[in-house]
Amino acid sequence: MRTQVGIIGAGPAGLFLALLLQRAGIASVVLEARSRAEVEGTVRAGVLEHWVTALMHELGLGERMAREGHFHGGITLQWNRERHHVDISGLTGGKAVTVYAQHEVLKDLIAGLLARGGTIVFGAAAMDIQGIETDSPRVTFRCGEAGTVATLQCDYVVGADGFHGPGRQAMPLSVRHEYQKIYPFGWLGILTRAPLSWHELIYTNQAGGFALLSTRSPLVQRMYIQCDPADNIAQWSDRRIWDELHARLDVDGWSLTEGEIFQKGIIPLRSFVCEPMQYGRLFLAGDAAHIVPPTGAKGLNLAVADVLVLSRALEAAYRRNDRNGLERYSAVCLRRVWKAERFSWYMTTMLHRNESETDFERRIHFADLDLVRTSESAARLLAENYVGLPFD
Ligand code: RFL
Ligand code: PHB
Repeated sequence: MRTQVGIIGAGPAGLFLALLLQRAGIASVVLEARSRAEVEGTVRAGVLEHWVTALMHELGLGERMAREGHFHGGITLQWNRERHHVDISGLTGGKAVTVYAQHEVLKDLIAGLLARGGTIVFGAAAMDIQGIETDSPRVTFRCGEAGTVATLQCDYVVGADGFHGPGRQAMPLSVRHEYQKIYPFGWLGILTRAPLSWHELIYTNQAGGFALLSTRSPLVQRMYIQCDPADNIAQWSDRRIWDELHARLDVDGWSLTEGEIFQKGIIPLRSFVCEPMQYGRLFLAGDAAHIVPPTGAKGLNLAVADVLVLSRALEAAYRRNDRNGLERYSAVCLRRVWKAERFSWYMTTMLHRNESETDFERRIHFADLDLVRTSESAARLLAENYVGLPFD
């Protein structure tokens, strides 16, 4: 197979990139290890920054999101059994986030790309990337029931293959520097058939620590609680989950509405950045290059930011033979990446209970929360980051 841009991974990074390139008249092939049903069925993120929502519309794929998504102009922070509303829209000149599940975004992107003649090879696992220091890199992949091995030749390879994919490993260790922080807690996430309990997302640090109340539809709610990352989900009966959610979310006169739990799982929390994000003809995008803990709701948004920068750089290279954007790709992306890392770390440390911290540090986190309540500057800084920083 031959194409202009070979993309590994049909997650948000790979699919947005393929659509942006397609709009610019640049051919790509997306190789995806999993089946279409698996990709469209994996429950992950939920919050889209304001400009990602706009980009969905610009690509002509925002109709279902406009119908089924929830538009939130604020969030609630809770500690000491008190709630504080952060007026995100009021603090950012009217901007809002959209709560629309990642797998719903992926369904819309896949259908849109295929309808426009794009190529996604599902069940195609990239194994090896060769020739990234030459003008004709190649991706070797295994596909089909029989495990046939094939090669994709291209001008550029994009590793949009998530944290565990082979993209980052293809970058020589001698040029790669990795920064990492592992948190001593994880998130237990559930989906429950229950009505909305509150009109906006609640982030709380109370009793045993962090909990998050989010939503998926008027009848399905998404909730998370801080837990030990080594916990086995079997240790968490539905009763234990509800007891912890009540302890962390309930306030005087308000109690969380329970429902049937039909999906649950535990994820670890980490911060990770790989520098640089490009070497030769290999470009990394999204989780392949960086991970944020989900407390800031930044991972998906950052993945889309990377490929917006990359698509413009590739367009300049193909249309005008101008490679400046490609050379600056890593530096431009990393400026935004580190700000999202900072915000996600700030939200995570402020809102979780960390047993290895001292009482002094705990008091500082509550002072940070109280600053958001009492200082308009602190609230605006949080709001600007939450809704999505402008591109510089
Ligand atoms: P993805 O989504 O991991 O997609 C990578 C794709 O690559 C495929 N792949 C391969 N394909 C071919 N050959 C190989 N050898 C391959 N190896 C892997 C995989 O099958 C997969 O389909 O990476 P991408 O595109 O960079 O997107 C990143 C986002 O998915 C991620 O950052 C977000 O989900 C993070 N995140 C959140 N982000 C937000 O912006 N807002 C949120 O509210 C939010 N909440 C969350 C989250 C992540 C969570 N989890 C489960 C980690 C909440 C949770 C609980
Ligand atoms: C979600 O709805 O899945 C969600 C919302 C906000 C976050 C993380 C996840 O910060």
